[in-house]
Amino acid sequence: MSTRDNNLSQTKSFREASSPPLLLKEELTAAQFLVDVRRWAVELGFSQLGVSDTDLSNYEPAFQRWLDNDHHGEMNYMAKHGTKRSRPAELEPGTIRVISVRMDYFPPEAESIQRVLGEKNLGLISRYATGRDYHKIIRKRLQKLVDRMRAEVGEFGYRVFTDSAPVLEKPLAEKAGLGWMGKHTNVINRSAGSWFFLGEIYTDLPLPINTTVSENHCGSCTACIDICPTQAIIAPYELDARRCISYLTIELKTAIPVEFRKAIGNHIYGCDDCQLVCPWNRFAKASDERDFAVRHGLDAPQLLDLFAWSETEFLKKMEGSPIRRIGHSQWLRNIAVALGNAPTSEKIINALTSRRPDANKMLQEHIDWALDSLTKQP
Ligand code: B12
Ligand code: SF4
Ligand code: SF4
Repeated sequence: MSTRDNNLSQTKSFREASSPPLLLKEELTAAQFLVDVRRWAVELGFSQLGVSDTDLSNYEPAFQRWLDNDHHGEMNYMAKHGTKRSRPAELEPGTIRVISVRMDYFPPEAESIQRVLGEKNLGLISRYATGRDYHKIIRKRLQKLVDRMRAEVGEFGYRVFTDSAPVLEKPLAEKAGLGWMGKHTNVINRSAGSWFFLGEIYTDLPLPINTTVSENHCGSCTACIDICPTQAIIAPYELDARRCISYLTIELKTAIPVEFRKAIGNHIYGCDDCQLVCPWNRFAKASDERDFAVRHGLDAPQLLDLFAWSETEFLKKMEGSPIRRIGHSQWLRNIAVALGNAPTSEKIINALTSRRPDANKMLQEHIDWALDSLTKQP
């Protein structure tokens, strides 16, 4: 834990305020404090907050099976930390509670995903990535929430996370009552859909835990499984990441396997298809977070415009964006595949051909595939 007085002093701060019957009063005080924490969270832009204990033993076997089946592909960081990921107190000794939050991200002004999917000269970028990078934003807000809590109860042990650490965020969110894990494996909230990020505070504060876990409302629906362009959802609640377009365009640093290139279509960064068809996203709330507003027309960009960016332009324009992390060469690799799936035109052939001489081996191979695919079109 980054700051930790000690568990006793924290417990004491609840006890000091209490009078008999001790337990009831203590619970009440903690419950009242949680009401305030929820209010501060909303003031900081979070859509919801819930608390769970640290027992993820119900999820650990499925996670281990996923690793054993190599479904994580080249994401070695998923296997690296052993049981620390599924046992919060092994990652941060002293942790007894996890506060989970969610933050809606869907930018209301964004062009319709369906329209972009249908226009093959445009590139499709996941709606979580058309604005500023959420990692910094959520971490900073979680820190503010901790500061607010400390002002009320004094020092306590904590560590804040979003996405980047060995944390089983979805199971924790499910336990905290933020939603259920859908068949596509994302967490869905009954009244808010699934277009949200998750974040956590590991803590030694003895907060009351959520006791009403969301029911699973997927029922007999299989829309996400049926729509997936690469059949990555190999069974309900089971994703083979190696087939997922999100993995292929973002996490995979090497060549995109040829078998998936046609199916990738015009997705150039991530994929939203399984969430797009999910009926629960009819209830999704658009985000009013200015940081998630669309930048540089990334909701419906022309592939040729993006392919023309120099590395300097890419780095400049993608400053503060999660896309910057994949680097210029991988960005061009993804766009080359989408260009190979666009309607054949002289402009596209010229753009691909003129990039080729300065390209690295991996990009050259993708350009060659795209040129070949364009010449084979009727
Ligand atoms: C690795 C990773 C990926 C990988 C693998 C995805 C995956 N499903 O695991 C890739 C690169 C493919 C990916 C893609 C995306 N990701 Co991602 N990703 C993560 C990361 C870092 C870890 C996820 C993880 O632990 N996977 C391990 C596997 C085993 O978990 P799982 O598939 O959920 O499996 C569980 C359940 O299915 C369940 N289970 C298994 N069998 C069964 C059977 C039944 C009957 C039941 C009920 C349950 C069940 O138990 C398993 C163990 O917990 C998290 C951040 C984090 N630290 O948690 C973000 C995270 C999951 N990603 C997120 C997002 C937004 C995405 C994308 C939407 C981005 C995009 N638009 O391109 C896509 C969605 C793709 C999809 N359909 O899942 C969000 C999800 C928010 C939400 N609402 O749920 C997270 C939480 C990041 C964040 N902080 O917001 N991601
Ligand atoms: S994100 Fe796209 S590729 Fe991945 S599971 Fe969903 S629909 Fe399939
Ligand atoms: S599309 Fe249907 S099956 Fe898939 S997550 Fe949504 S409700 Fe569940």
